[in-house]
Amino acid sequence: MAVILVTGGMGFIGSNFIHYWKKHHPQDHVLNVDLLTYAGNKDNVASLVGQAGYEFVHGDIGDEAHLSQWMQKGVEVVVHFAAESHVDRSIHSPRDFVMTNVLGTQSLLAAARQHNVKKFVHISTDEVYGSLGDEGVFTEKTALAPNSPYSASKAGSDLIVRAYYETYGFPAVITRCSNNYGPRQFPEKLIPLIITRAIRNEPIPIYGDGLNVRDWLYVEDHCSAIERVIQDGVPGEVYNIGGHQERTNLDVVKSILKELNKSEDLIHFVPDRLGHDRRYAIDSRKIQQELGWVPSYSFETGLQETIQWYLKERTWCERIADGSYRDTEEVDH
Ligand code: NAD
Ligand code: TDX
Repeated sequence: MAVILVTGGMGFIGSNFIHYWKKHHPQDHVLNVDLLTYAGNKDNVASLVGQAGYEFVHGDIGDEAHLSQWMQKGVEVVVHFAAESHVDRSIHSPRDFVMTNVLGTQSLLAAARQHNVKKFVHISTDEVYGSLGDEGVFTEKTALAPNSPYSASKAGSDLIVRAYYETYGFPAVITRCSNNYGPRQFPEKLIPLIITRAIRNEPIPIYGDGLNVRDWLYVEDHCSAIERVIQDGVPGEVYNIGGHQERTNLDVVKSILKELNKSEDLIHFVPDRLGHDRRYAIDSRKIQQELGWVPSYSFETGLQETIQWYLKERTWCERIADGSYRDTEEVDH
């Protein structure tokens, strides 16, 4: 049995990862450390509460003393998802992003190093590489050129992680993935926002000309990639993870409206995001060749699964819409 500390496990990818890990490694003990910001949703892991081998710790990754107490439980692996993750919010409140993503990551690293964890997997993003034109892809050797306060804070966290490896030989690995989608994603991000608004026949805001391109990765494929990195990722290395599923935002919206049998009249073009990155595309040959990871979802299959999930989980959606998902009674269990 291994003890794994997951940060940000009440969020989108972190909660999907905990479900994935408990399914494939039921003997392991998972400690989920989460501050329960607006993006943290206890409903995401409600089915695990009370199960053996799952524990929630309400805490801040910036609180080194608190983290240190939990590391004493024999934590061997840390998987670090916790972050402020939404680009639009970073444009309005950059400071929160620096505090959590940069300083929070440093505190977590300090606690993990003190307790000699065997592997630290830092979940980063392709956005640290900046923006592409019509051609080319991001490789692990692409220079960092972040454009938003969000991506700059993630690049900062990557550099602190790198410094812990270079300076102390701390066994950290960095992953940089493309845009994730799937169940349990907070409806501020493009795909869940379109699905939930289209279901309610509400207007769908498309920034600029709608021709920005993202490379979509189904969250379960991301989880299987992280599993491979935990098992065989080499400390000090960076692994890109991408779905090779490039789509313009307009194509994504049209696919969802078609699947839901809704009119394209719901589309509303709105002023562009400031500093809006034009295109992301990931070269993930390294993780495929060195760790044998292969994504299994096409965008079409993943999108259908995602839409079906949002149609089925009406209570999950309603509790976000009315704010009741944030009820904080009995947060520790
Ligand atoms: P999310 O916003 O859904 O979840 C973030 C979680 O972190 C929430 O549960 C929140 O409560 C928690 N959190 C925030 N600040 C905290 C703090 N100070 N201490 C403890 N917990 C805190 O994010 P997500 O979309 O699941 O992203 C997870 C990670 O993956 C992030 O590091 C993000 O940068 C990265 N990433 C996400 C995507 C994507 O498409 N969603 C793509 C690339 C990389
Ligand atoms: O209402 C919208 N209208 C719109 O046109 C929203 C919310 C988004 N968009 C556009 C902006 C982007 O071109 O859709 C695209 C995707 O936007 P987001 O879902 O906000 O994702 P993005 O900015 O690409 O960043 C995401 O992927 C990389 C995650 O939020 C990051 O956490 C991750 O690092």
